[in-house]
Amino acid sequence: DERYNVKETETKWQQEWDRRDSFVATVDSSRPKYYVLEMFPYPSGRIHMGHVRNYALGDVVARYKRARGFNVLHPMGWDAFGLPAENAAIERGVHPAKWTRENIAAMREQLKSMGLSYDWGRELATCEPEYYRHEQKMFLDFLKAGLVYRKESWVNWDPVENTVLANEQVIDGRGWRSGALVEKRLLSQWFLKITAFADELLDSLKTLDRWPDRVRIMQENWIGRSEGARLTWNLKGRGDQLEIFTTRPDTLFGAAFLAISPNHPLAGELAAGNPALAEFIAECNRMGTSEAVVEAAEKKGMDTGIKALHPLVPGWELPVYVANFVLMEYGSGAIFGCPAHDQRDLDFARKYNLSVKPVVLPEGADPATFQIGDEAYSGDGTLFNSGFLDGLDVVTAKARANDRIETDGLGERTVNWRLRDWGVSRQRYWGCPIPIIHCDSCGPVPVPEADLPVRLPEDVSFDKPGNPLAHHPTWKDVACPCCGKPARRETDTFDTFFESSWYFARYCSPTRDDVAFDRAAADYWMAVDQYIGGIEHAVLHLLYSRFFTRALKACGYLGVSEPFAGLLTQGMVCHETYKDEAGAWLYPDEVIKAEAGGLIHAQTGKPVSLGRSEKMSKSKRNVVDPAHIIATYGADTARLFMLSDSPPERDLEWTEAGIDGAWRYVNRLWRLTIIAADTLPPPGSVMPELGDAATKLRRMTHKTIAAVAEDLDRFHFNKAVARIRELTNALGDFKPAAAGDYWVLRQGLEAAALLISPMMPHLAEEMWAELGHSVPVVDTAWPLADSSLLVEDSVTIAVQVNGKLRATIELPKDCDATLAEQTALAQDAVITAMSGKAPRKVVVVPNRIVNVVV
Ligand code: ANZ
Ligand code: ZN
Repeated sequence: DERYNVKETETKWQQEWDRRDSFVATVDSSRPKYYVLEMFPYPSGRIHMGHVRNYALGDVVARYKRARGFNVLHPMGWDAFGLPAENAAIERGVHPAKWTRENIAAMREQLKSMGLSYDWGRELATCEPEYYRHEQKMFLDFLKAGLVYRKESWVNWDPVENTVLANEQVIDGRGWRSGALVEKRLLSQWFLKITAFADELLDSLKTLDRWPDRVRIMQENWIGRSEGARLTWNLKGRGDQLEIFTTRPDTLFGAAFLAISPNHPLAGELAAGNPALAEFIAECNRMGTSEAVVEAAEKKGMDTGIKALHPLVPGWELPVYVANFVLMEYGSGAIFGCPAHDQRDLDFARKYNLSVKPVVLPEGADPATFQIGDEAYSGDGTLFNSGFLDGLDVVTAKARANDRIETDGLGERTVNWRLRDWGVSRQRYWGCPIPIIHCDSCGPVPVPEADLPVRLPEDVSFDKPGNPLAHHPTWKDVACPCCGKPARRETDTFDTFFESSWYFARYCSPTRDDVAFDRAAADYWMAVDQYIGGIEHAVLHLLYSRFFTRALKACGYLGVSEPFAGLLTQGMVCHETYKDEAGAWLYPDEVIKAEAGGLIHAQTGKPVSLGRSEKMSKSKRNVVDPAHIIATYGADTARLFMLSDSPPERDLEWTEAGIDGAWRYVNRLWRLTIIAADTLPPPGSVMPELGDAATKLRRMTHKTIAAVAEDLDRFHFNKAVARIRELTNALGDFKPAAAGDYWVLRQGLEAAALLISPMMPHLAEEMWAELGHSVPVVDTAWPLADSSLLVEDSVTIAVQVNGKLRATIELPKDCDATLAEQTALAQDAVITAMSGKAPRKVVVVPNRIVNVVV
């Protein structure tokens, strides 16, 4: 019994594709282009199952589009700067560059073993000066275009990693990698003006109709456009005023207090003479700046003693607090609180015994008795207790209040954005140096373009905490490009999201040294037609890339505004979790099934408890190494399993039974092919007379061809696999006898090979060759269904008696009503249901239903 030699076969075809340069992409205006891209990996050292799923999905799209005649660009590279390389340097003394390059080499081999249809000639690594020199130039161009500025600002400080974190890198108040509680610090930073494009970034989300709604909504919320008003309050006995931002000017008559941020200038001023207030502010600052922290923390404040004068009601005085939930970075860093209609304000008011006066009456409520309990009322209703606003609905009242604010000169309508400018400075070694020189006389001066790239020095040491660039004995000492006096290089490096914000365009011309992008190549290939990656990048990487593309366009680098026309966010790969008696996590291969049932430890035999399935992660040890799976079962099996069980967007449950099933299917298809191969007529021979069974199989083959194309077009890969499996079953059950049978069997097997080729390219090539083809699948067009074979020749018709379903009958499609009626009335179940009575009426709906009324 011959067996499928996976290793040999897969290596053979990978070499053959290489030899043929099958996946080398070149600009060719005569063909429609298709750019498919998977999010490039961080070179951590080994690929994990998440990678395998991501790249298997991308490869299906790339190979399918290629077979359909598109000129496909499908590149791969490395997001190679970042903290883990520095951590390796600190922990193991290996240089980040060496560590990274070795990891890349190892992972490249692993990816190659998957048989992915990449144009490896376009491979790039972002840590190489050939790459990052261009982003230094971009930064200088952005600076000239007014899209970069330097600002002292409060930043999130990760006390463990000794670095600044972007707001997006703070999760629930903790550093996204270290898990340490984040603090606040004031630092001078470089910012990219993403807010300059806030409007556009929001508006054009509408045009991204091939993006998941979920991601568009997340970006919309992240950008956070709020319409409201700025309103100025006079402060009693003081010359100055306080400006607040509100989206609910309609609730002004329900105001109970004003609150300013702990970082508001007024708070600072008051703290100078008030130690208790100074201590309260310091306490707030220890908490971190991110919204998430502020949201989660208990609402606290301190009365400043200052009274504010209500702008609409003479003589009404309100207390002014410093409150921990008011962010300095939003609006004007000051608010008025309306406890009845805002939950935070209500919590605050209850805590400090402030009045809670409702001013919006819900529909049907009685104004005499309506009261606010523990929950603020933020819904619609009619204004009351509100002077000139009484009787208006909320929308009208907002407009009326705004009109009044503007005519009385108290303030003006304004739009606020939640989106902040992007702070890109990081106090890290393993990143792209920011091309700036600081001179005591001239200030920050751009590095002259002729001096680019500013290379990272290789000779650095990691024996002190903080940034090795800052500790380097000579690297930072340079002459000022303006005045020639001794000056210092900027020792900060870019946030690594910088590199991933333009790599997709670099693939268009990855070897050009003089420019980042060959304009003609970029114009041909961009935008990416299909981008595939994890949902975790919904706001960070995807929003930065959208901004960057616009900034690059503004500087003449590119012609497109949106980088990714289509987006697919794949689900996670999950696995059961296991713990031993002591509660320690166990790897799946440390666990076996006990004969008595239940799970035991493979070595100790002690009981193991089964936990719920979770995303595969090193920390929970519920990981399966793809290298091991590929070595045992081959790439096709791993790929097939990744594609077959769940739709791409959903989580996928990794099971041994699943991988086993895929492996058995690979063997089955192969065996079916080699057993049949010798019996079949040669490829391309003329169709002989077909019997009924052969005609049926032929129809099924064509229906499968048509349906699989539709599935692949919609990324329903699991459905496509299921259909090909059904076809395989039919082919396996088919017992050929006549010449026509063999001809149809050939057709079926050929279709199976071509249809499965995007998912299992090696097996497909092997089958195709076994079937006698000398031109490989990679150079063969996608099969087309004969549409005349797709029409149904029979239909299933429901028979009802007095409205109740009694039988179904199979009839020729579009047969006449008399035949339908006669067949229906002859059914046993129908005769029984009529209990001897004659039909009063029979209604026939062609191809669908026969309704008998007795
Ligand atoms: C009075 C009011 C009454 C408000 C009411 C809400 C409900 P969005 O939608 O996110 O823009 N606010 C303004 N600046 C703030 C800051 N720097 N930190 C914390 N909160 C701030 O939210 C706008 C609302 O959030 C504003 O409208 C303000 O409270 C508060 F029944 O003003 B409102
Ligand atoms: Zn100078």
